Amino acid sequence: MSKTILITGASSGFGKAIAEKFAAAGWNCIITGRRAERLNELASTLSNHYSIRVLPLVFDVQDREAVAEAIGNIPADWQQIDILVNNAGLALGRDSFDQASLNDWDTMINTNVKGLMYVTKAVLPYLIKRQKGHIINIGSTAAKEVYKEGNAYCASKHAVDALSKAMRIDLLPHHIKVTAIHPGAAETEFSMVRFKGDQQKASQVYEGYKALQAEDIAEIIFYASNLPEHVCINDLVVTCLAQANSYYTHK
Ligand code: NDP
Ligand code: 8X3
Repeated sequence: MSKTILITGASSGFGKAIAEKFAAAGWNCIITGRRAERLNELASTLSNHYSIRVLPLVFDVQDREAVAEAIGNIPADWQQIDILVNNAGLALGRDSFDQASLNDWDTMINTNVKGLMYVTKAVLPYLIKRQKGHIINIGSTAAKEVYKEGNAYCASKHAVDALSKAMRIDLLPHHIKVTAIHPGAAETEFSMVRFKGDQQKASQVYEGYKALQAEDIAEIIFYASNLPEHVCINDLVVTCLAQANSYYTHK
């Protein structure tokens, strides 16, 4: 029987690449995000190319009622979820602590931390019922190191790191694996979002070296989720060859 993966933030970047990778391997995909048009387009492309089913769910992970409503009412034939990828997230701005916008801080914390918690809480009953499952949280190198003007984004990703450890402990009795993947710089829409549509600033982030690509992360997640039942990758930091950590990139 086909397996099912639920991916948040599948309308672009890592999430979209993860959906493409798993769909190609025969997995049914529940894809979520706020941009309905993009999700519907991806759903029809994947279901036309591969003999799988795709369920697009449109909601904002910051809205706890919307999360509970969308995930709590997943049709019965979609409730056997094998993997949850908590990927939806963003950085907004790159400003010193005294200059940063409170609204940006709220959005990052509400999305990257509280959104991940709401989605996980909503999905857990399905995993606990079956006493199996795999939660994969997308952290960042920013979950491990704090860099200049990274303040709230780094804090939000440190929280993802802590929450991954907490879930791993609390979900042990239910045989649920928890893996945190921490990528370094990756060429997606991330920097366009961070710099609020400033194409020049966004492009500069990836100039002079080959950054990670969304497909690299999809490949790693596919590997991590196809290990023997008794094996769990707990924590994985991954950068491109040119990047050593948050501070050193050879350009
Ligand atoms: P993208 O901007 O390409 O994708 C982000 C995805 O998150 C989109 O699908 C977006 O969908 C979704 N999303 C954002 N906010 C919300 C929200 N409030 N509710 C629902 N969905 C939301 O960036 P990436 O693919 O790079 O980012 C994915 C994850 O990877 C993020 O958590 C990011 O922090 C992390 N990361 C990224 C790195 C990078 O350098 N690119 C490195 C390390 C970690 P929509 O707009 O349709 O809602
Ligand atoms: C995204 C990578 O270095 O911009 O999480 O924080 S970085």
